[in-house]
Amino acid sequence: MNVLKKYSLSSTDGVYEFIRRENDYFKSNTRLTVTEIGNGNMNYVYRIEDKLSGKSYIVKYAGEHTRISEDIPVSTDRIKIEAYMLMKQSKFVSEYIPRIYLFDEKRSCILMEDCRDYTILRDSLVKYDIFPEFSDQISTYLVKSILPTSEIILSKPEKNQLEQQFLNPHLCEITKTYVFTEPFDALSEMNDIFIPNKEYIEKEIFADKNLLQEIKRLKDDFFNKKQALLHGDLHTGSIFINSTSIAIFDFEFAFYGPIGFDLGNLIANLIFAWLHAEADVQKTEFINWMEETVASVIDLFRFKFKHEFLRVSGKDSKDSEVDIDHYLDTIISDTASYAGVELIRRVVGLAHVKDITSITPVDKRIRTERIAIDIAKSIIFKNTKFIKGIDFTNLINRILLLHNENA
Ligand code: SR1
Ligand code: MG
Repeated sequence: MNVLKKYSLSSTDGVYEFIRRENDYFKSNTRLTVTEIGNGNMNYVYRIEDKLSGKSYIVKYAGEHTRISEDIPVSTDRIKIEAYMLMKQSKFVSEYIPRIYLFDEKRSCILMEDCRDYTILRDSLVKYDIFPEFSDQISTYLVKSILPTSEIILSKPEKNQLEQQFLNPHLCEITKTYVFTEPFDALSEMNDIFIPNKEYIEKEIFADKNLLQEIKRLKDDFFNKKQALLHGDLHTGSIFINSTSIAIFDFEFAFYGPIGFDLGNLIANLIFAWLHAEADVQKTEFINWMEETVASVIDLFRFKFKHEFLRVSGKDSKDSEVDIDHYLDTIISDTASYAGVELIRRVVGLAHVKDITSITPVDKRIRTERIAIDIAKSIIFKNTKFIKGIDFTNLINRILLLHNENA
């Protein structure tokens, strides 16, 4: 019997058999239990606990179709990308990623560190937990992981080699479908629209020719603007956090693309957390922190990226061939655009975020989705005006005010 079938890792029994018989990582004097802990769209995630030593590990298994639907086939190459990414990033940002212990390509699985002292950032944000260090930590992670792989640091042959290693056509195709195409297609049957907002979405998204044209440009850039090696799906569900640290995970969408794509996804998901709290009127302290966080993620990223670039290249601003301030301006305007795309696709498309879907009563969710769409359109259309953090927060506050006045 094919070993893959014999030990199908889509069940806890299969995982148990695999770790007991098919690898020698675990010694025989252990008492192991296996629990499925993941609830993501794509993969199966299990916690392996050794009851004798108290140690625990994670097994992540990538099946031949998505975890949410057997009707969506998806290449198992994604686990290879994830393993390579964890290995690559361990060179630059080992303090911000889970440790990888074993990669079994034949069985499409990874054994890695269990970040059990952390929570998922999105889960904490919907409970209004505050993490004062987050913008400093995430901006350091972004700069230290992105800059060394970027077109402004690597030589052409070095960059080509890395680009080839991280070609990820299948997962980029998923992003093309679920991020850039279906949420902008009036006839799509893959969207999941909140019915009370159907007309609003038809008018503001599907009927807006200028918007659709801009989305097409951003989709082209997603494939062609190969600036650096990116996470590819950097939302608040891909970040573990606790009071002292963060750990970034889920690297299966990694690819060479526009730097603003990662930063934009992150900013959009912070905006969702802000809007979730804003729908709940009592949450002033959290809202203030969210506003400060959106602004400082942008400003700290800019500051650290420039500083690190000049340090690594050994030049000062005027001697460098790269106009770093201009380069950063374009990254931040791309960030605005891709944040807009993420805000729209999470409202209109198949993959929602609980920051929005958990809002009750219905009237508040209707209003919040419309605010997200209005913010998205403004930042996409005026993307070149977004240079500093305050440009984002001023716009968000202005749109919130408009909706309050019209309420
Ligand atoms: C089929 S669902 C696709 C989405 O799930 C992942 O988490 C990515 O965000 C992707 O866009
Ligand atoms: Mg993911």
